[in-house]
Amino acid sequence: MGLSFESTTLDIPAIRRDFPILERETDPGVKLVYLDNAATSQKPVQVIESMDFYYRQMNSNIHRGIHCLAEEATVAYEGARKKIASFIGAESWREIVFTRNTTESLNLLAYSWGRANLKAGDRILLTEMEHHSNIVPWQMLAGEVGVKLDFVTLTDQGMLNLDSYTTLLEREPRLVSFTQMSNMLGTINPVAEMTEQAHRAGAVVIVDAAQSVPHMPVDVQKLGVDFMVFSAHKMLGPTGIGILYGRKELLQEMPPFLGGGDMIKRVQLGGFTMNDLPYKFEAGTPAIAQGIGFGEAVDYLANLGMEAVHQYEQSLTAYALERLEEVPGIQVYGPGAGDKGGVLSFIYDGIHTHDVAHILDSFGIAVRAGHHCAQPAHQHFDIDATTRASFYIYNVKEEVDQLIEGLYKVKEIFG
Ligand code: C6P
Repeated sequence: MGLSFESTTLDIPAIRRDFPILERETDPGVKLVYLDNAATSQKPVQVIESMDFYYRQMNSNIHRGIHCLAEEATVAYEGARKKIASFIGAESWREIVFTRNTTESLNLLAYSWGRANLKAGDRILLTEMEHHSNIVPWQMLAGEVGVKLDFVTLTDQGMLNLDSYTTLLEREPRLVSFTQMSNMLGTINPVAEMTEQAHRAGAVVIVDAAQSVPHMPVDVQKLGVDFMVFSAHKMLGPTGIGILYGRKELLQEMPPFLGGGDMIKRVQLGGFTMNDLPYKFEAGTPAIAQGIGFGEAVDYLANLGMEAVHQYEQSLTAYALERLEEVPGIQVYGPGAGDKGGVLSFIYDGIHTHDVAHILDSFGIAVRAGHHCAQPAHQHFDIDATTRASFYIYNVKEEVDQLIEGLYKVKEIFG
């Protein structure tokens, strides 16, 4: 079940001091309790200041200037790419493509890899717990090219049904794409084993790591995946920048996604030659300040140590599950502590999820209500929506207690 709160190596009070927003009051005297980290995380002062510094001291375009500012900005931006490569254990920084977010990375793959490699009748294997961004691009491809989609079913506990996975692999999908951690159920999937099985069946593997890379150690080479996608804004970094990791051999063979500046080596009226990896996929002026902020966020997490981050969040999750079970009328979805990350989605005794979130908000507690862009996962359990509390490194036991108190008050108000 992981380390107890007391034995964590993380200095949580010091971490909290790095996040200015945690001092905020949502109403006079009502301090913010931020439990919507699966939607987006808060940002430490180091990340905020790195972007401020870029705009104050080095603002310029990258890759094309030879003046001092352009050189400094290019070094900072490309330095961030190298930090990210090392953070996820990539073999080379050339395998790290900057995109806008996880959603754009998946669309890039569907557009570029999908259209180049798939034809009518080919199968893609997904799962019922995917975020819409790992479903809709493939549905669009199915409509256009005629590929067929299969979905691994879920167990009652909200785990992937691995027998269903094995059976569906017998249909020889060309591509398997699944999440490492569900944003609704919190389920952590066995990526290395599933990838090995998919490779044996001849499929290419994409892993949606939007909810895992921010919270646990992830090494793309150890896991053996072909592609991995995630977003900076869920891991202490800014919005507007995300990652597509791909094995060099695969990225090399893929056609570009967008055409324009930076993705070419030479353009003539009769055609163009493509730039090297990863620039081939990075047309136009990128999100420079965000790239630099992302590098700072990765430094911050790497300094804490991802194993310590994971263990601390595991103890917080186990405690929150225990406390939620005490509240009459709460039903939590997803597996028990140990098999899940810090994401707790629940329904509350017939009270509308938006009402629950609204009342909690009046006590300063920020949670998310709705389908969390994972409607098929909700449909599996025959529900439309849940209220979701999700944790990060700056959350503390006392905030879980405040959530529980808040839920008792919700009950008082709604009778
Ligand atoms: N989930 C949530 O509240 P973007 O929006 O592109 O940065 O990330 C998309 C995405 C993809 N996969 C998973 C597993 C995700 O959780 C998300 C984003 C947020 O759960 C916003 S809907």
